[in-house]
Amino acid sequence: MLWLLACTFGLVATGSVHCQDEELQPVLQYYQGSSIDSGLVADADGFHLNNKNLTIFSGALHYFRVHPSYWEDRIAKISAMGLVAVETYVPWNLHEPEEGVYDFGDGDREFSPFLDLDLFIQKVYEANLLLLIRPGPYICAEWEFGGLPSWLLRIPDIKVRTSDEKYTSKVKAYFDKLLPIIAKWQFIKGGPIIAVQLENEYGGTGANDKEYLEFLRDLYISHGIDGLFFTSDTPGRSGDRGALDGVLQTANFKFFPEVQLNVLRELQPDKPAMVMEYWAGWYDHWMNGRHASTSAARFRNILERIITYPASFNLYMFHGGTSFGFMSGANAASSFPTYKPQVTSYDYDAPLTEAGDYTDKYTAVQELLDQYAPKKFLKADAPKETTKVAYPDVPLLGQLNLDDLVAQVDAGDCVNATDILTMEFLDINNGNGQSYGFVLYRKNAATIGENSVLQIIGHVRDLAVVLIDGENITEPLTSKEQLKNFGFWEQSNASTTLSAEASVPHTLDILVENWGRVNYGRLDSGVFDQRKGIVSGPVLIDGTAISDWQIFALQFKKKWLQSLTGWQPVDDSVRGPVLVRAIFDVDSAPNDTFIDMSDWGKGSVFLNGFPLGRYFNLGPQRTLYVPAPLLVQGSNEVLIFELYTPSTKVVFSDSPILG
Ligand SMILES: *[C@@H]1O[C@H](CO)[C@@H](O)[C@H](O)[C@H]1NC(C)=O
Ligand SMILES: *[C@@H]1O[C@H](CO)[C@@H](O)[C@H](O)[C@H]1NC(C)=O
Ligand SMILES: *[C@@H]1O[C@H](CO)[C@@H](O)[C@H](O)[C@H]1NC(C)=O
Ligand SMILES: *[C@@H]1O[C@H](CO)[C@@H](O)[C@H](O)[C@H]1NC(C)=O
Ligand SMILES: CC(=O)N[C@H]1CO[C@H](CO)[C@@H](O)[C@@H]1O
Repeated sequence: MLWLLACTFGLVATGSVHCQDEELQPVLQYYQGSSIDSGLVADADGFHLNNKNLTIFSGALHYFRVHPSYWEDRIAKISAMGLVAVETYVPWNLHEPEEGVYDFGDGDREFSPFLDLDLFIQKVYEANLLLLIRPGPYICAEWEFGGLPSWLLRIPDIKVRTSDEKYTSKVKAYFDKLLPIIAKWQFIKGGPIIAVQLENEYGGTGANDKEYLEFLRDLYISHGIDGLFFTSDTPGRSGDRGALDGVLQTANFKFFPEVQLNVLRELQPDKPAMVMEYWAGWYDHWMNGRHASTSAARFRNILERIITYPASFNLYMFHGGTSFGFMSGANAASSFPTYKPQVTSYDYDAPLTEAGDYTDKYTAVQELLDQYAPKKFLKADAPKETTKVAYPDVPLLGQLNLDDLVAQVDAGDCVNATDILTMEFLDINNGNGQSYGFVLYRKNAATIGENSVLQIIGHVRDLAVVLIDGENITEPLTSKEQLKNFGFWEQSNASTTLSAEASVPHTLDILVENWGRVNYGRLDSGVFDQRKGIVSGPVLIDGTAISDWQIFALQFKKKWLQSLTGWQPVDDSVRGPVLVRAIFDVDSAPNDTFIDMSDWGKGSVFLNGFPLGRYFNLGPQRTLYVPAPLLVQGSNEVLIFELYTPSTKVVFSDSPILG
C-alpha cells in the first residue's frame, strides 16, 4: 500500500501534492524508503542515495532573496517543474551582522524574517524534495562582498578565503552556530540535505590553499556532517585548482557543455558528472546596456545536451529573486570601469521571473524532464501566479534634507576623528564599524576661498557628493564617462574646484555611497580589500590636509527611519541629497507590485522601513519589485533617499522594467 502512504504523506506535508498517479511517490519519501542506511554516494556508475540510483535535477533558490511568505510557493514551483532538489547558498554577512551576534530568523533586524534557515529547510522537507547546501562561507552570488561580513575588514592584513588564522577563527565561530542546523537536517537523519559544498569556485582565486579547504571539511566533520562534500568550478578555466582529494568536483558554466564536462571527466574519471551551476541566464550591472537574456531555445538546447551527456545539474538560478536593500555586490575589472556594481533585481533571466512568474524556460525544463527523467516522482501542482497591481500614483508628503537627517543621526553613529576613516573603522555598532549605506564626512569651519582646490588622496568608494553649507557642488552622475572625473571610484587623488566667500568659515560635507562590495576575484588582485568610504585620505584644501572630522554613518536602518521627525513640506525646488516621504493606503489584501523609479535620479527606497533596494536612472533596471507581504492592508510608508533630483510622486507599475 505504498501509494496510500505516498498520498497521505504528501497531503499532510504540503497540502498541495496530489494523487493523480497512484504509483508515483514524492522524491524524499522514495529515497528514504523504509529505512535510511546511507547518504549520497558518488560512484563510477552514478549517484546513489540510500542505495537507489539518483540523477540530481536541482534548482537554485536563495531563501535570503525571496520573501519568506513566498518560500513555499517557489519551492512548489521547483517540484512542479519536475526537479528533485533545491540548492541554496548561505549568506554569512546577514547571519552574523555583528561579530558574535547571530541571526537565524530570531533577530529584530530588517532581514531577520528572511534568515530562518531552519524553517526554509523544513519547507523543502515538507515539499518532499532534496537539498544541496552551499554555506561558503564565501558565496560570490552577486551578493555584497560575496557574503563575507564587512567587519572582517577591521582586522588589519586579514587574508579572507585563506587558511590565515585571523580569518579561519571567525569562520569557526560562525560555523559553530550554523552547522548544527545543517547537521540536524542531513538525509541520514531523516532530513533533505544530501550534499554540502566546500567554499565556492575556489579555483578562481588563483590560490592553492588546500589547508583552507581541509579546514572547512574538517569543521563539517567535527559537527557530524559527513558529506557528500563537493567543490564547484569551471573546469575549462580552473581545472582542479579548487578541488580537494576525495571531494567531488562539479562544473559551472553556461555554454559548451561537452567541452566543460569532458574536462571534468578527465579530471575525475571515476565519478558521475554534475553541473553545479548551469547558468540559466545572467545578472546585470548598472549602466550596462540591457537586461541579460538568453533565448529559451538556446537554454533548452544546452540543458538537453547536459542531460543526455549524461550529467546531473543544478539550474543557477531556478529563481533569482531580489538583492534587497544594500545587498547587491559588484565585479572588479582590469579596465575601465574597474568597478561594476550589480543591480538590485536578481531576476537572472531565470525560469521563474524575479516576481515568481513562469517563463518559457520553465516550460522547457518541464518538457525535457518529462522526456528524459529516468524516474518519475509525484510533483506538486503548479501554483498560480500572483496578480500584479499598479497602485495609484502617490504625491510626496514631506522631505528631510541632509542637514535635517544628520541632526537626527544617533550620537552612537557619529564619530569625531582626527583623520579620515573608512566605514568599517568607525567605532560604531558595538565595535563592528559601518557595513552598508552612506557615510558623511563633515568638516566644520573649513577655510574655503574662491577657486579653492579640494583634493581627495586615494579613492572614493564608490561615489561622492560634495556640499558646501548644505548646497551640493558636484555634478549628478548621468553618464559612464563621468566616472573618470572627481567624485567617483576610478581616479585616485582626484580634485575639484570649490568656490566660496573666503571671509567666513564654511561647512564642507563629503557624502560617500557604498555601492556594494566586490564579490568575485583573484586573491592576489587586492579586490577583497573592500573598505568603503574615503580610502585612504587625507583630504586637502589648497594643499593643506584637513583634520578633525565629524563622521556620520547614514545606515538607514528601520528603527532610525521610523523615528525620524521634522518632515518639511516638499517644495518645487527640492534637490538631493534628500529623504522624501509618501504615504499610501492599500484597501484590501495587498498585491505584488513594482515601484517605477524611471523619473528619479539615484538612490535607495525603503518601504515600511524595509530596504527595497537601490535605483539609478542610467538603468538598465527601472522598477523595484515589491512582494505583497511587504505591504500592509491600511497605511504604507515609502521613503526615498535621492542623491540628485527627486521626482514629484511615487509611481507603481504592474510589470517590471528591467531594461
Ligand atoms: C541503476 O543504475 C545502474 C547503472 O546505470 C543500472 O544498471 C541499474 O539498472 C539501475 N537500477 C535501477 C533500479 O534503475
Ligand atoms: C564632535 O564634534 C562636534 C563639533 O566639532 C561636537 O559638537 C561634538 O560634541 C563632538 N562629539 C563628541 C562625541 O566628541
Ligand atoms: C596620490 O597622492 C599620494 C600622496 O601625495 C601619492 O603618494 C601617490 O603616489 C599619488 N597617487 C597617484 C596615482 O598619483
Ligand atoms: C490581490 O490579492 C488578493 C489576495 O491574494 C486577491 O484575492 C486579489 O484578487 C488581488 N487583487 C487583484 C486586483 O488582483
Ligand atoms: C542634483 C543637482 O542639483 N546637482 C547640482 C549640484 O551642483 C552642481 C554645481 O552647481 C550642479 O551642476 C548640479 O546640477
